[in-house]
Amino acid sequence: MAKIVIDPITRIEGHLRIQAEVNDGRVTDAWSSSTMFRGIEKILQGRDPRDAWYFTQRFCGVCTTVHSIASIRAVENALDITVPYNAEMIRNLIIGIQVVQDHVIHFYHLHALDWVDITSGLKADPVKSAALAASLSDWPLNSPTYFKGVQEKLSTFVNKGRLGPFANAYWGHPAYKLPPEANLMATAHYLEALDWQREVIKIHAILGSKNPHPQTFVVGGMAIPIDPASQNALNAEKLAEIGELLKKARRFVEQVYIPDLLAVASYYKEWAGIGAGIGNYMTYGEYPREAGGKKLWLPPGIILNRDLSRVCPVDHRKVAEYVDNSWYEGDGKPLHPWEGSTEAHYTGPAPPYDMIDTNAKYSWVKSPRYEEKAMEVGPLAKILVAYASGHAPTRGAVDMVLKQLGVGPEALFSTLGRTAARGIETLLVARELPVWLGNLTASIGGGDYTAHNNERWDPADWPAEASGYGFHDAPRGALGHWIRIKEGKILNYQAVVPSTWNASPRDARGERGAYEAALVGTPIADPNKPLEILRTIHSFDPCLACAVHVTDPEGNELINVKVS
Ligand code: NFE
Ligand code: MG
Repeated sequence: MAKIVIDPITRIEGHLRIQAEVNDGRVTDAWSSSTMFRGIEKILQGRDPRDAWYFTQRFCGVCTTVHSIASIRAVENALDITVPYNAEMIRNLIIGIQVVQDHVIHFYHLHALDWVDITSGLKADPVKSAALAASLSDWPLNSPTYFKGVQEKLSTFVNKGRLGPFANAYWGHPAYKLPPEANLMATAHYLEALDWQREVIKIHAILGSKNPHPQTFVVGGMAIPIDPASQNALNAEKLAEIGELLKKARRFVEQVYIPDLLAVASYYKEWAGIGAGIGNYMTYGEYPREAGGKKLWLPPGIILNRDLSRVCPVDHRKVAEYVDNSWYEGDGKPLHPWEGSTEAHYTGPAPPYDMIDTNAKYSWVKSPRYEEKAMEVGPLAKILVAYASGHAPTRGAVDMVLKQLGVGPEALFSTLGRTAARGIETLLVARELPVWLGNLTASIGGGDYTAHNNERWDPADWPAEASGYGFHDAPRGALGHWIRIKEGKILNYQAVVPSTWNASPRDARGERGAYEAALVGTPIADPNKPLEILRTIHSFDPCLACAVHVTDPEGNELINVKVS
């Protein structure tokens, strides 16, 4: 038996450690740990609930909008505030472009190098790369000269020994399967995606004054003024600029990301049978279609045991967090977030250490469960629930992807399915964003300039005590913030975020979290180079900063793989 430790797992946000046991070339068990803590939930106690979004937004620098959205929704829910239609559409635009940008970044910059051997691209014939790319899409940059230029740039890097972002990967690993031409094409698009993502997120700057961390959120709506006659407000010119950026976003997704995803996936179809894990999927739904946000474009729901014939409803009261394997104080009972606490109590080994004893507490991540069941959240959960609910655009996009890959819906329950679902979600949202912009433009055109409901702005109008929850389906999945308010101040605040669900350690009954379960059965060609573990873990797009609400001040340590 080989014992593998990967610490930290890189190309993610935050600090994740995986310990795994490998027998006869397969992972037989795995443990997921986060090894750093900050505790913003505690900082919020005693503050004004209207300020909470500003603090929670700093959980993370990757999903930079999501904790503000979930926070203002939680306060709006507690105080029974109805958000105006224009504000819902502005929020949809901010949320939607975040999803599109984040997923493209994930595919190219955080996940592609698990499948694409950049160094093999040096051996490619640029003419053949161009022919391959032209067979997949009519993206204008796909010419032999262009690919030759990229190849030369890459070889200059390599010859100087300066691989930059491409350093420290398992280049030449036998599990890489793409031909050199496909590797070169994907490398070129990796570089293009860097420029593209910087452009499209300007929508956040227009609607939110900046990115990361847009600044126009406010309890009750959005703080951006709407006035077609003012240069200092959301006007026709700015709406048109957003429209152009949305076209740019959609073109890249349709002509580069999705063709690349399908091309790469076609070489790795065996990964449609690896990495399924728990088999329970949960999404909170997203994209309000009306003022007040009750009707959603993507449906909420739960799928149990991979049964696509039944979608169960979601009830926030059934969420509870265990701390039996997490470094917090607690008496072993799972707590609903209104009752939850974040009292750190570290009992792990003193650094530096080789192994964490997983028979004792082993992570800063808590173990959220829904009706005591572990759940996977994220793009795959969203897409499966929408598919099983008969959501027409989702059915169309999923069927297109399955047909092109020549696989059935059961292939979705896998590492490959997770990565494909992220692309499908991106495609759906990139196509729907112009609809929300059109709705907003029509509403403003009809004379409605309201973006904020300030009826309950004054704490004197609040009840003495109130509690609420705010759901948002973030890029990495189901995100919930829960708040209790007493006499105008925050009494308790708890966030249960997507990577908390997915990265969770075992619960009191020993049930594994989503990463842990997904790794069991994964083939490992070489325990010293566990590329296959990275594939499955990265397919979730981990964000440990969110999961334990931490930042990692020394996050530039190189990956350390130990095999004993
Ligand atoms: Ni820091 Fe996040 C998203 C949230 S965590 S990235 O999306 O919430 O999983
Ligand atoms: Mg929390």
